[in-house]
Amino acid sequence: PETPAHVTEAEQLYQKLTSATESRCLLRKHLTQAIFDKVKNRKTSLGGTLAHCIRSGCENIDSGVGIYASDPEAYATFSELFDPIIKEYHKLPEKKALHHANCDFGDVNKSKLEDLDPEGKFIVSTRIRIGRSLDGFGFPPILTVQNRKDIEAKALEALNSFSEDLKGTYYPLSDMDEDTQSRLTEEHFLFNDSDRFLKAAGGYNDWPTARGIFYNESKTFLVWVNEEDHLRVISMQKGGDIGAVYKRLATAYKTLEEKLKFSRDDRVGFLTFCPTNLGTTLRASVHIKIPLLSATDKFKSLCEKLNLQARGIHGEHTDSQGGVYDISNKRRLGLTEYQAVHEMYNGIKEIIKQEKELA
Ligand code: ADP
Ligand code: CIR
Repeated sequence: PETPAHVTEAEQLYQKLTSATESRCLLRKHLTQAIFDKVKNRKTSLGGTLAHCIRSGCENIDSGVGIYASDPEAYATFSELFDPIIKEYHKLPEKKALHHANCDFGDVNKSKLEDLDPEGKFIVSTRIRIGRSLDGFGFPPILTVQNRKDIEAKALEALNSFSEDLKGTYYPLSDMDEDTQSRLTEEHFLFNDSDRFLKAAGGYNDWPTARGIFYNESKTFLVWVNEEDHLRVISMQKGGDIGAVYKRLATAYKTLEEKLKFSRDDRVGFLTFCPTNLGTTLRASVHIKIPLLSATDKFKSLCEKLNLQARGIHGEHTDSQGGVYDISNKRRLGLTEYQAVHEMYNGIKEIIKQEKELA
């Protein structure tokens, strides 16, 4: 019998990956010939294939991770490949089965998160985001224009129910002029279509259709629609008051949760396009000025030891400017939202301490 087109496609991609001997991405490490042969013929019920999942890593051999899920079911359909990658990224025990407990941001009023930098010497701004997928829909590589429009319409209905401080306006990207888009991106509020990893994964298909941003008047509460995930819910402000940022996010999320049904399972928690975001989906970050520490050889290993990830000033795969880094918790699966935030909080305390020692 003839080989199905999606299998031929996967084979061609796999060929690229295996010949990229300099690649150190998790996909290359874990997609052995045995696993490839075992899963290559499978499809999810929405039509997701192995080729959809591995394209980005095979075409971008400098990926750190290299794999995305075609749709929520892909994590089960291709579990022999996803599980070890998930475990390595989130630092979970190799031998234990995956499990993510249900959590609900904890009691935010009892939160002991103090301002990390009351004098404002180091922290420029603080941001916490989570990702959510609407139940029943696939992820970017298999979404149709109509799917994207349906996701946007459902999101809008929920966004319109915010009141007081969280009340805001939705701005579709297709109606926004380029200058406004660039300005909002430059100020760290808006996304764009310039990430080649996401592009190869299908993240910009039908761009800019059904993409948009919602934000309140003070731009402290924002929601991205149809960027990498169906929804990205963001709380941010200047300075280091992480408790306030966390509380705002938890409050806003309660409203969204009442209006929308999100896709989630007990193995990997909330389902996101990228496996690095599973579980709580939470990334808590600061933009922090650490010119001395970041210039030392130990900076990278210190971040690793503290379970932190350093990114550049315009997000993932960008550079630092003037010693300012975006530093966040690396793990999101296998811990609660509060623990994920605390991982960043404790780590940043240590980073500030070490920066002071070098002064
Ligand atoms: P993610 O949405 O996964 O958090 P990125 O790394 O692409 O993705 O960052 C998205 C945007 O958020 C970028 O413009 C980045 O500069 C901005 N950002 C991240 N952390 C902060 C922060 N603490 N303060 C201000 N902007 C931030
Ligand atoms: C990569 O593999 O480098 C991209 N697909 C992005 C992965 C997400 N990054 C991360 O480490 N959180």
